[in-house]
Amino acid sequence: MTAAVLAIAMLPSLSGISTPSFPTLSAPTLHSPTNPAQIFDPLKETPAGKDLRMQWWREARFGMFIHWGLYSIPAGEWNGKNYPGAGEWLMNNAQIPVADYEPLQQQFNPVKFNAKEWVRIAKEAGMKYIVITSKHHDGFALWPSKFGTWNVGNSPFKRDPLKELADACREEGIKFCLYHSILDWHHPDFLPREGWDKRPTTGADFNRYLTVFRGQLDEIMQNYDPAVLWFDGEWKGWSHELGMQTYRDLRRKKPSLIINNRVDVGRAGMSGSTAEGHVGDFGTPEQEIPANGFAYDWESCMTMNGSWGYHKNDTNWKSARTLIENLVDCASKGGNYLLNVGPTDLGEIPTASIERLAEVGKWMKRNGESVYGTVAGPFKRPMPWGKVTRKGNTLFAVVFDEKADKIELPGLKSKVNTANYLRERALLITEATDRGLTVDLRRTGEPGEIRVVQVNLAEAPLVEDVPLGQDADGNVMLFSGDAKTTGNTRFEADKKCLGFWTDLASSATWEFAVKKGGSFKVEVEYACEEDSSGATIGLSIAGRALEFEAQGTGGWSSFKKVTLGPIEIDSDTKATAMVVAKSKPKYAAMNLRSVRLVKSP
Ligand code: FHN
Repeated sequence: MTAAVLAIAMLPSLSGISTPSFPTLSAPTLHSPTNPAQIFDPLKETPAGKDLRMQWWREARFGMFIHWGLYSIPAGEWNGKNYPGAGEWLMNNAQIPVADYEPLQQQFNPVKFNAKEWVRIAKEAGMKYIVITSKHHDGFALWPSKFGTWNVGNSPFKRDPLKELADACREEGIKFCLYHSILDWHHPDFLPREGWDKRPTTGADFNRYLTVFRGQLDEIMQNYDPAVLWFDGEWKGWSHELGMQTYRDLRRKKPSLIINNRVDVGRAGMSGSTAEGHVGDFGTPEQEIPANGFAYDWESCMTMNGSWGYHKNDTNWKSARTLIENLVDCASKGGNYLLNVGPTDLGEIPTASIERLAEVGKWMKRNGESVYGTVAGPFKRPMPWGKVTRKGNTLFAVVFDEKADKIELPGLKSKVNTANYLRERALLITEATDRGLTVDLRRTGEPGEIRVVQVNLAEAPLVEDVPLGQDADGNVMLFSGDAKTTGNTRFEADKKCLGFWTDLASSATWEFAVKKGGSFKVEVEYACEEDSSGATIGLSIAGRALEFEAQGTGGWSSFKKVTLGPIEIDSDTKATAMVVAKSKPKYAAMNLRSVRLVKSP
């Protein structure tokens, strides 16, 4: 019997530890606990009940993740050595014995911490909720806990940062939420130990750890009344039974509480999906955005550089544009985006983060309507020009491609009332074709501009699957996101390309139709690192064979075009296009964004 299961057998549930009087919403079905049949069972919640509970979270779409704790002091370095990767994993990465890590507690004095400033930064970025680490894997409690001394109350910082942040959030109408690690590298009763932790396990009692774990959950619920509990570190020492019991007990204490899927053990790694029969109110993809979203609530959490906790040497910051595109990508698939900041040991959010959040906020101030309160757009295939979100009978086409002067909504068959740029009255010309709806954007975008077009339908969106074919100019766009693939290659949403083209079995295939035949130039858009260049790329298009040698383009994200052909394709042809690497690449043959057949006049 594992330590965890043994512990259950012996331990009363959360409600048996203490019955705090922290504020709880009166659940409509909450009756006197004397009659077990009447006790509110969160696992029996109706879909309507869950919709009501999740409503604010679904409408919010955008939150701030904050990783802050003792690890923010060394900030990725230990004994003069830099440890790349996540700053909050330093204890593990540098294999720091607990006894050597503990002195950090007496260095924690974030004299520049200003909760109101953090909330202002989040609010101005357009974020609607904040999730902060109450306790990360190092076990350090970021509040003055009554359980033990390994907490902020026994540090030089004699304040309660969680209370200050919770109060500041409430003042500004931002939902206050907490991240809480199940895993604990510090508590002597947490088992199993990490390999580098040489402390003896003799006498260690997981049951005793659970008492502290549950007592601290009671404390943070009672003291800070979080709207969401974001569990993590469920991959060691935890069990489905413990997850179910924790979920049930917490929801009984606060029926409106939202809890992620890492409270249980059904989360599928970084993809964050929830296995059948496991609890948790939303899936938690990490550092990635699911290709098509999930059939249930989900939230992608991502760093702005490569570290959750502050890392003084990680300056690999994503651009504000990438952050906006990620946010819109999540919303277009019906998900939330939880974007992380890692404040410094003094309590300051890094300037690089503040600058990017300010830019995101500027875009959200003008275009937030295309994100907040939206649901997934009706198009299942990625589009070369951007993403689509939906609110009732309105579609928001978010145009990432600043060169686009027209866009196609493939397969859209609904009657269109009007189309216009968001917040502009001037109407845009639309044309219903057998391929869907074309919108004339009237202009290309300014450099770096992400435009939003509002398409007001007369009815709910109806989208039919249409074969790939010619646009109004007779050209055929074979976009990587539309390809059927084999081998290692897979679509990378952030780069809008087929990446990981590392094997000869990799291929991309499209079926397409040509109504008006003629001569077509073949324009291949791809990217390739210099030191992986030289692979021979073979194309077969409507039975015509072409090939080229992939040159270095300046990097895996630096896309260039090569023009091949021309080839002749007859009218009324149903054709196939296929791309393969004909020679083994050094690392990867290329990142393929698109193959475009450009019809000669
Ligand atoms: O190990 C943690 C990591 O430090 C960070 O907290 C992320 C954020 O979701 N979660 C775990 C890694 O999956």
